[in-house]
Amino acid sequence: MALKETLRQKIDEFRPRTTRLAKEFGKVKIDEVTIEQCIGGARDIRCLVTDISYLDPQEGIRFRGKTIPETFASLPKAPGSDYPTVESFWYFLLTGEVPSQAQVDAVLAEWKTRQEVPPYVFDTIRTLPRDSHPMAMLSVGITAMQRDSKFAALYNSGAFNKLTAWETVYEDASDIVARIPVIAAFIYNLKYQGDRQVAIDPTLDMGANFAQMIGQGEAYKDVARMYFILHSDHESGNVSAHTTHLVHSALSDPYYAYAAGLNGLAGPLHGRANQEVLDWTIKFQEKYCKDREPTKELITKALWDTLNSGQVIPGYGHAVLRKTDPRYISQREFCLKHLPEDPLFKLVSMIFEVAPGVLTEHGKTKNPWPNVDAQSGVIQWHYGVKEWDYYTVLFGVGRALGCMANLTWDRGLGYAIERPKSVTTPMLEEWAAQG
Ligand code: NMX
Ligand code: MLT
Repeated sequence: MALKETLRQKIDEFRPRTTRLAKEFGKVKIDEVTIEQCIGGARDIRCLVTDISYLDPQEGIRFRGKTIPETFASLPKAPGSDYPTVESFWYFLLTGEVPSQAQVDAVLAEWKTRQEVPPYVFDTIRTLPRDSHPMAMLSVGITAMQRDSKFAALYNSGAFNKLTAWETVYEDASDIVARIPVIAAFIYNLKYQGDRQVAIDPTLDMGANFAQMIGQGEAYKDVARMYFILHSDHESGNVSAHTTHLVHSALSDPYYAYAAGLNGLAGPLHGRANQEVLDWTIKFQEKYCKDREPTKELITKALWDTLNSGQVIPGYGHAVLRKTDPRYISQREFCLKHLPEDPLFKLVSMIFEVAPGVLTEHGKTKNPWPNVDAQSGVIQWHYGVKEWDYYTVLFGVGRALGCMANLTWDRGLGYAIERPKSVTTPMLEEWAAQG
C-alpha cells in the first residue's frame, strides 16, 4: 500500500481516540500552572499532544517509541551504509511502522517526483544580498514556494473539508521534505561555492543526493543521513516545532508554517547554538592555543570568561533534558569511530570533560550537560563544511521531517486553533498575595 493510503488508514483508525478523549474525558486535569511557569516560558506545562516523538528528561528522545540506537538499528539501511535512508525514517515517523524495503523504495520514487524546485524559488533567493544569513535565505525560499501550496489551493477553492484536508497537508509536507535539501544545497553553493550549482542525481537517496549537491564525497552521505534523522524531531514544545504547529493551527499552509518554524530555529538559544559552538571553539583556539595545546585549565578559564561576561555556554543546557543529550552521544560515537584524532573533536571532548563542572559551580543552569549542538559542528568541520553560519540550515533540513509529519497528523486529527489565555501582572500579584 502506498504511504498516503497507509496513513489514511492510520488516521481513520486513530481519530476516534482523540474524539473520545475530548468528548468524554475533556475535563480531566493533567497539570496545574504556577506563576513561575507563566513568567518563565511555560516550562514543563503539559498542554501539547504529539505521538511522533516523546522527550524524557533523563532518557532523551524516542521517535515513535524507539530510542536513537533502536531507530538506527531497526530501519532499512541505505545500500552499503550503516545508516537508514531519510526516506525510510520519514515513513516511520509518519506511520509509526518500520517500512519494508519495497515501501522505502516507493517513498524514494515518490520524492523523486516531488524534488524539482520551481525556478522562481531560486530566483527569489538570488535577489537577496549575498551576505544575508543562510537561514534567512532558506526561510525566504520556503515562503516563496507557498504559491504552490495544495492546502491553500484547497482552502481557496471553497471545497475545504475538515476530515480530508490532511491529504493536502500531506502533499505540501511531502513536497517540502523532498525539496528542502535541494534548496539548502542551492544556498550552500550560492553563498560559498561561487554559485557553482550541481544538478540533482535522480538515482540517489536524499542524504546521498544532498552530499553530492554540496560537492561532498562518499563518507559525507552517512553524515547527512545521520544528521537529518537526529535533528528531525524533539517532541512538540521546542520553538521550531511549536511555532510550526501554532502557525498551521490558524490554517496557514505548511509553507507559511514551516518558514515561521525556521525563523524560530534561527535563534541562538535554539538551532543557531550549533553555529555559536563552532564560533566559540574557534575563537578559543585563536585566543588561547596559537602556540600551545589546549588544556583543561585553559578551557576552564575560557568558560568562566564567557559566563562572567554574561553569555551562555553554547551547546550546554536544555529546557527539558537533565542528562547528556543522546543525540550528542550518537554523534560522539560517530566521531570516535570515524574521526577520533581530529583536533577539533579532541578539543570538544575536553570541553565535555570540563564544562559540566564549571556550569554546576556557576549554579544557574538546571542542566549542565551538552545538547545536540555541542557536537554537530565538529563533524561538519571535519568533512570540510567549515562555513559554520550554514549549520542551522542543516538543522532546518532535518527538522522539516518532524514538523511536517506533525502537521499532517495535526490536520488528520483536526486539532484546534491554538490560543492560550494571557493574564495581567496585577492578576498575578493578586494570586501571589492569596498564596
Ligand atoms: N550557559 C550559561 N548559563 C546557562 C546555560 C548555559 N549553557 N544554560 C542555562 N543557563 C542559565 C539560563 O540563562 C538561566 O539564567 P537566568 O536565571 O539568569 O535567566 C538559568 O541558567 C536557568 O536556565 P535553565 O532553566 O537551566 O534553562 P532554560 O530552560 O531557561 O534554557 C537553554 C534552556 C537551552 C535555552 C539554555 O540552557 C541555553 O541558553 N543554553 C545555551 C544555548 C544552547 O545550547 N541552545 C541549544 C538548545 C538545543 N537546541 O538545539 O535548540
Ligand atoms: C530541539 O531539538 O528542538 C532542541 O533540543 C530544543 C528543545 O527541545 O527545546
